Amino acid sequence: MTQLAILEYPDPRLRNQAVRVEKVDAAVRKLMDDMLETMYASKGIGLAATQVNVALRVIVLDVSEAKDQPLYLANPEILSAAGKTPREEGCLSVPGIYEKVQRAEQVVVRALGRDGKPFEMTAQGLLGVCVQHEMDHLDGKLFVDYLSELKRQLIRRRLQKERKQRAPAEQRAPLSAL
Ligand code: QAP
Ligand code: CO
Repeated sequence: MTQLAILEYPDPRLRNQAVRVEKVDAAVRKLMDDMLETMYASKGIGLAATQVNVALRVIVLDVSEAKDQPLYLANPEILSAAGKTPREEGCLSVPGIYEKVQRAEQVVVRALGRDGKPFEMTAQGLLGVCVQHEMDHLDGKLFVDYLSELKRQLIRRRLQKERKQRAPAEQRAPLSAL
């Protein structure tokens, strides 16, 4: 298995529209496995293919405490949604930032599993929020899009500052390039 690099906001590739997979073949299964490994290594509970720069409609999730209940969804679709609830969200592509977002309280989702077979699931609570969040990624949407422009600007500046501190000097753009 391979750990993949996660794109960070405001990378424009996070805005790519993902296309449906034709079938869950060996390549898609490998993508799912690599995404799950990447998600676990980053202490995430959900990851969309968009975040690892693959424009396919594939997401992986695991909201269990023991990290032993992975869910693999290809071509996920929301069949029905009910209720509204604000919940704090984060995102591996927006590290260190957590904000409240309004989502449906419960969703019924249809998708293809890792075995390529269609299945349906009813998701609520953390899993419900997470599946809606990851499905947004497939349409190029981020949780920060639900916030005010002022908050987004603040978030962009904070991430930029942190990236500068993280990058070794030789990796930084020369002043002449700014
Ligand atoms: C989406 O996000 C989600 O900032 C999945 O420093 C998150 O797994 C939906 C993470 C919360 C609902 C509620 C974020 C890890 C993980 C960070 C994630 C961080 C380390 C985010
Ligand atoms: Co995310």
